[in-house]
Amino acid sequence: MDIRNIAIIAHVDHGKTTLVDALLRQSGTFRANQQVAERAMDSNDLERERGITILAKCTSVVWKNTRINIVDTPGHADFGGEVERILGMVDGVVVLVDAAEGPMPQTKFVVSKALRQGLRPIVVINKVDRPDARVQEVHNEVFDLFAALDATDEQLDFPTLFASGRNGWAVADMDEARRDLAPLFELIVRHVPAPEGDPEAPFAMLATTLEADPYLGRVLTGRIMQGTARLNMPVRALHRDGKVIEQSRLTKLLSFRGLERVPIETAQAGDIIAVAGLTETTVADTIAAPEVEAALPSTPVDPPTLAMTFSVNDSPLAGREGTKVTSRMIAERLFREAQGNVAIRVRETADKDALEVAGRGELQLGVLIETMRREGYEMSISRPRVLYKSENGQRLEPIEEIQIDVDDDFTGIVIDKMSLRKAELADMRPSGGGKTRVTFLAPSRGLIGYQGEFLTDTRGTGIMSRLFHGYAPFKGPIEGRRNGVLISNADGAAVAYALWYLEDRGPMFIVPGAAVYEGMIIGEHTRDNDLDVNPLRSKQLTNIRTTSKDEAIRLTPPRAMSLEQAIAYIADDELVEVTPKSIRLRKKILDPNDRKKASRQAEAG
Ligand SMILES: Nc1nc2c(ncn2[C@@H]2O[C@H](COP(=O)(O)OP(=O)(O)OP(=O)(O)O)[C@@H](O)[C@H]2O)c(=O)[nH]1
Ligand SMILES: [Mg+2]
Repeated sequence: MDIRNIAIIAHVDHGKTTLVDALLRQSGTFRANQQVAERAMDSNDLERERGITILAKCTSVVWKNTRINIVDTPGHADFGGEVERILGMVDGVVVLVDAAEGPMPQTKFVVSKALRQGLRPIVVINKVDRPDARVQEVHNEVFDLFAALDATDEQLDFPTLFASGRNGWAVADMDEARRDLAPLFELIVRHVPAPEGDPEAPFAMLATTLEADPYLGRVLTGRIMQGTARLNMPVRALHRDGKVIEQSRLTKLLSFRGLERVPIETAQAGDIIAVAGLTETTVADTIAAPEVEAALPSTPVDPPTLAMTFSVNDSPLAGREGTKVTSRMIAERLFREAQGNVAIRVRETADKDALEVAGRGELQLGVLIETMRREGYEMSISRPRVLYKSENGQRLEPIEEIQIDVDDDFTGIVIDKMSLRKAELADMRPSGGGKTRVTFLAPSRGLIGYQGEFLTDTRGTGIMSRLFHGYAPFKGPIEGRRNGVLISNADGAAVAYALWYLEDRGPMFIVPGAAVYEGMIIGEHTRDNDLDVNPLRSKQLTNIRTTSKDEAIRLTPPRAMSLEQAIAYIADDELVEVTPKSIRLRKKILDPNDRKKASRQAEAG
């Protein structure tokens, strides 16, 4: 059977996973009565909850005697590192562009990588069913993007389809009858070259994604570059530099069939398969027949730009909700993550109970923390900090390209806020429908925690996307959070009356009855200094306090913070306490006297 290998790439939310659903359905991959969830490829819990793709995944469909291996990729910039590697295992890409939003920063990023690898993309202007679709305009913008990215003449001559993935149709011309996705299937078979690779050469494949399977152990997915894989054949794994990592056997060969993986006996050069049986090998390593001496070329991954410290939870409430609480357990889990997740790096620190975890962004690290919390871990997390680079004695910091679409009325406030964060305005133009598209180059450092503020400032209507741009000389200090916090000065359960009394001081983060401890942050101060307060104080000193009285008090609902918001909120001398059930904010130093001493020392020195 003929094979085609393609990846679907796009900016976040432009409809990749939804299109894959339709391709699976229309190729007859599902049984007639099979119940299939929407966005079936987004199979893990966090993906379903957040409605985004986090891990790239492989599937395959059969279209008229051709098997098409399809890789669905994540669109969010934090997971972009993976997309780059994936392009190495396919011969073609389908670039989806939302017909209303047009090319966005991540579109530019993935298209530039695809063009540089010499791939000739198929462009699909997607969601043309949207009432605000700007089909022709977006088509032109895509052409301009390809030109700006130095596409070759051949690449510039890209075929285009207009589609509604969700409604299951694609057409080459907007006037054509809208039937199904046959035009896309046919274009893929016609335009994407069949994979090359000598089936008679010794077997070699490049591991591109890694997952831990409860039954099979480490499962590595990649493309066979040459030769033939046979069940139980002996193999060696080679590091990028050619060093032998391990010798083993291919105890399992798996091929992708729709949403399932089926065991096979052999597979040939050009096919994308998953293998099990290796225990040390990871992404970007070569798996090959023992006589192969040289590793296959693999793309080095962009460096991480952001780091947080993960340490043991040492709050007075530690160990009540989690089952995995020791620094050894946390370290083991993090090092395991770093093995399979190329965009994450873990480093020991001077403090034996703390590890530095570096990654691509707040979302990526947030997803890791959320995953660990569900597995039963408790941890303390520090404020994220950007990773500087030094070159010729100069300190360089990561810069991102920020593209913002807002209603015209909000452009003023957005530009003001961004300039406080040392952003440079790079471009500003009307984007239709009373909206403006503003592009900035801004230091990553100033953007930590901005997302929440941005949504408030634009009443939830703004769209912001971020993309790593490069390094530039340090831009000088950026002012952080301007409000102080309210800190509990006692251990116990918060009393409604006390919280009501404290409301004048600022918004609360906790509800009555919440467990608090000395040094825990329970609210925000309206002023710029921190304040130690008593959330346990009751109305009378006579001890005649009844719950019913407490309940009669009308409290303003507390400000709820998600994990990511909490992490972005805290200052350098604060931590987020994460357990399977709770997210609490706290001061690093819980004792008020010690804390004051430390801050006096910091000011003096
Ligand atoms: N109007 C319209 N909406 C669509 C279409 N296709 C997808 N959507 C919607 O767009 C949203 C995002 O769809 P996804 O398929 O998750 O997008 P994605 O590109 O896989 O997103 P990431 O994997 O997170 O980058 C969902 O709410 C879909 O229902 C379409 O053809 N038309
Ligand atoms: Mg997706």
